[in-house]
Amino acid sequence: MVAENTVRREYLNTSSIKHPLLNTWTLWYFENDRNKTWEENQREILSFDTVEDFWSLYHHIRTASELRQGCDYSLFKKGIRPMWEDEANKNGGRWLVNLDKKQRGQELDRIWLELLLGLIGEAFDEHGEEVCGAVINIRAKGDKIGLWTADASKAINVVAIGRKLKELLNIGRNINITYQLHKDTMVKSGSVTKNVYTV
Ligand code: MGP
Repeated sequence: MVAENTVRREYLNTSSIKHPLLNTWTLWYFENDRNKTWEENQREILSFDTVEDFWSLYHHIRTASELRQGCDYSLFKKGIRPMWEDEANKNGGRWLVNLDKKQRGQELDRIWLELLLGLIGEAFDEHGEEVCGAVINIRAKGDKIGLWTADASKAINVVAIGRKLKELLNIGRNINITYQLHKDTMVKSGSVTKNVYTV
């Protein structure tokens, strides 16, 4: 019996069958080059649709906390660009998580990885259709994580996604996160953008 199990395990280990994801995801990288437009600075890195290909990509790249300030990683469903202007994003917004400077390092990498695993593992369940992708901004003034959803008017879905996000990232009940429309972020003056939802 043990032998058989071992064989099965070995068979599974050496087989080339990969575990498919429900969606295909694309990783993007942003590095600020002043000679280019913001859009030109967004680079598409790679798309993947299996668990194994996600891990080989993840182990191949620098972790978020190793990026230079001013850089971003974005993980979006394939076909959606990590931009307000994309058809899939233009009526949406983002749940914003502001991170403390003290969290840069392993804590930041842990939080970002939890979110990546939540996305590719479809942790948002029946609300997952509304999820477009996520962005991490590495910034001197404080790092930020944004979870982008497609339609800001779908309050039930958006709020459920926000609650799930807090659970995934292990954000305490006493800490609120807020949701803002891309339309408002686009035209914000100073650093204040109206919060549409709070959880
Ligand atoms: P940012 O990189 O999202 O945040 O936006 P940062 O650097 O923390 O700055 P802050 O304004 O939030 O304090 C920085 C700038 O990048 C924006 O003001 C835009 O000029 C540009 N930008 C950011 N995004 C997400 C987009 C986008 O989706 N489309 C376009 N066209 N420009 C964007």
